[in-house]
Amino acid sequence: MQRFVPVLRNDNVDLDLISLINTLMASCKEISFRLHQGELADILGSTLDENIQGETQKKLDVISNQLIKDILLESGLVRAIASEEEDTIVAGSENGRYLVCFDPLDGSSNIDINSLVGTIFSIMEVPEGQTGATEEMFLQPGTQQVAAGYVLYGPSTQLVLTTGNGVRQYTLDNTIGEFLLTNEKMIISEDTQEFAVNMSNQRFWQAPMQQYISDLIAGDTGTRDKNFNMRWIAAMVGDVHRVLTRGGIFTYPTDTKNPKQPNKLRLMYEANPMSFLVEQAGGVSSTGYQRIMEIQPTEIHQRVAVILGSKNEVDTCLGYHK
Ligand code: AFP
Repeated sequence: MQRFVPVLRNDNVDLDLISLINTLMASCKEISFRLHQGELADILGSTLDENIQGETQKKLDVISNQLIKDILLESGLVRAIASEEEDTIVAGSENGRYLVCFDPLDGSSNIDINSLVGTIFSIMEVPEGQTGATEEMFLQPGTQQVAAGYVLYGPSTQLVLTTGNGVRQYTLDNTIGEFLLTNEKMIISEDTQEFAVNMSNQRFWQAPMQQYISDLIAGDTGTRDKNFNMRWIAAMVGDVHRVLTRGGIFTYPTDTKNPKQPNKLRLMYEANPMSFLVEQAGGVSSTGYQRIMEIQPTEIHQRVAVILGSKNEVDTCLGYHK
C-alpha cells in the first residue's frame, strides 16, 4: 500500500502544499493517539469555557485546537489560520503562502460517548500580492480551495483528502505511524435510499424541506414510490463519510428553532471543505438555492444551510426549493 506523500507527489501536487498537509497530519496522528487513550488520559469532559459560537468547549476541543494551531503556525508555510475554537484569525509566518481553516474536533458531543469525531480542514492560498494577515484574505469562495479533507477518528483513523483531482482515502497504520492509501477513488453513487437529518427539528424547517422529508418518509406509499432509511451520527464528519462511502443525502437545513441562528453548520471549515470533497466524488452540494462553493463569505464563522450527497437525490431535493 502506498504512503500518502508519494501519492501526492505522483499527482504533481505543489511540494509546499504536500509539506503542509503532512505537517497537519502529524497533529492529527497525535489527536488520534490521545482519543484512543480516552478516559485513561483524563481528556474527556468539558472545560469551563465557551467558544465564539457560544458552545461549551470540551477538553479535547481545546487540546486538538492547540495541537493543530501550534504545528501549523510553526511550519513557516502558513500565513494565518482560522479555527472554530478561535474568535479571530491567528497570524503565522509572513512568508507563508497558505491559509488554513479548520474544525479541530467536529462532533464534540460524541467525545464523551466514545463515538465518531473528526478534524475537518480547508486550505486556500493567500491572494496574490497581499501582505500581513487579515480576515479579508480568508473571505474567498470555496472554489478557491487548493485542498480539503478530514481525518475521521473511528475504529480506524482515516484521512479523506482532495487536492482537486478526485478523492482518496488513507488509513492510519499505527504500527508505522503512516497514512496508507486504501481507496484510490471515492465515488458517491448517484442514487440512494438513505438520508441523514436531525428529525427533531422537523417542525422548525421551511416548507420545501418539510415536504421533501415527508415524501421520503412516506416511502413506497407516497410520490417517491420507494422506501428510505435514516441515519444520524450528529457529527457531520461521520455522516459525510458514510455518504462518500455508500451514498446518501445529508442535510442540516435552515430552521427557526433559534431565530438568531437559522443555520448551524459553518461555511469556512465545515460546509466548504465537505462540498469540495463531495463534488470531487461526483456528488452535489447546495444550500437549497446556491452552490455552496460559490458563496462569497462575509465572515470566518459564517453559517449556512447544507444539502449534499448523491447527485440525483440532491437534485430531487433542490427541485422542492424551486
Ligand atoms: P459540534 O462539533 O459543535 O458538536 O457540532 C457538530 C455539528 O456542527 C455537525 O458536525 C453535526 O452535523 C451537527 O453539529 C449536529 O447537530 P445536532 O446536535 O443539532 O444534531
